[in-house]
Amino acid sequence: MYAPAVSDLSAELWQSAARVLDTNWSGDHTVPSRRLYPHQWSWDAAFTAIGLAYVNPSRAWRDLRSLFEAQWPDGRVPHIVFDPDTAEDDYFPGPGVWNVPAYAGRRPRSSTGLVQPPLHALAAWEVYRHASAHGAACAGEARTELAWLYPRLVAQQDYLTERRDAGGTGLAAIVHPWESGLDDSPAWDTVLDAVPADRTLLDRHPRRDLAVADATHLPTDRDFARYLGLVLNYRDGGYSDTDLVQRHPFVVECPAFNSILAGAELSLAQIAGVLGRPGAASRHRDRAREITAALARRLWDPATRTFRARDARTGRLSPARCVSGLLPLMLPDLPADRAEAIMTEARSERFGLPAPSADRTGPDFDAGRYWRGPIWINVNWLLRRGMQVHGHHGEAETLRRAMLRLVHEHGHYEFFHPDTGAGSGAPAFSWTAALCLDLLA
Ligand code: 9WN
Repeated sequence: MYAPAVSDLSAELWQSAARVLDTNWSGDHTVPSRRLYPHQWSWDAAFTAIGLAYVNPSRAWRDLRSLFEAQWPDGRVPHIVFDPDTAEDDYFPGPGVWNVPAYAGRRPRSSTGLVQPPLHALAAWEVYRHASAHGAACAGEARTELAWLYPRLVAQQDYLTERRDAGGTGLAAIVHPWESGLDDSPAWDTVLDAVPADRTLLDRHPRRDLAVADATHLPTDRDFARYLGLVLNYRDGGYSDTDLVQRHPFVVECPAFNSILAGAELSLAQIAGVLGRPGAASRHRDRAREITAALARRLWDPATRTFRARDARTGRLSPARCVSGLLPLMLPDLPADRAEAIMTEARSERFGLPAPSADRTGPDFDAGRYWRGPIWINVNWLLRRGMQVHGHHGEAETLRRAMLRLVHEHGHYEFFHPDTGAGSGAPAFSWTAALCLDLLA
């Protein structure tokens, strides 16, 4: 097995991270956590593949393949692919609630009809890039898998950039907070205020997450009932994306989602390059520039010099400053003044490094609760990439060390308290472990 030269401390962390990924392997995909999330999640699969690239590249490819085998004919990659061997009530809302159309997915597995941030092109590129370190057979496998994935990744981008451009602004809109991956972020509060809560399902099915985790660390029942209302509305519209702004109460342009969307085009450009398709590579680069420009135009708040989520129905920017607003830093074509403003915000008392999920000084900050305060490794990993892209190597290294220290001292938790560092949520969480491997390598 390929292992980097690391100190004893790091060797210990490396081994424990590899063990978490082993424990969470389910035969053809990785679960985020055995206890809380017993199926396959979309952006988790991408983060996990980035770590598996170091310890088991074949599993990384298998994981991505399993996810894309469930891709819908319209190109959407579902946010959860349900494991048929897991009982319906092990996760709520399960396949029965989603009731996706029979044509969905090319493999006999059920899924949700939502998406998550399209981080998979970046993951595929990272797995490919590291393959040669494992020998010629792995390098050959990587090329075959990359060629299999490429048209599917393109279809995923086409779905998001065409069908989900609900506002006609060149950005993809999300139709549910779950699509952001940042479920209860304060960024959605003003939009959710106008969303009817649906308690019918919740009254019949007690929340499974509350049975296995601390309620004060999870989204409130009020938010959860609204999440369910949104699921039912989107489902009852046949998961159609036509006239979303008129038909659906939650249509939002998120800066993190769109940064990942633009970043995916850059990774696709690299993939198209190694697949011998220079024309396609240059089209991907153009699309990355276009999405970056739309993001810089539409989600930038000149008054506060920050990036915010925009409600595509009302045109209003969210008043909340969240970690999602720091992620446009990932984009090399981001104008220099905007990149500098993000660094200023990240260094300020509102955030600091590692960045909490929401503004520490904001009225909605909640240090213990999910995406309303705690530190998450995945978004900090993306922020660190942004620092590298814009030449802030010293701070990128500080952030790398701080993330590793957090996990070393507290374990491979799902998220961490922004003051004490205490781990919360799922204890053996796949993306925390996977990204640790990358930070150690
Ligand atoms: C809903 C699996 C997922 C992550 C999300 C995180 C959480 C699900 C939930 O867990 O969301 O998709 O049940 O709360 O917010 O980012 O992908 O790890």
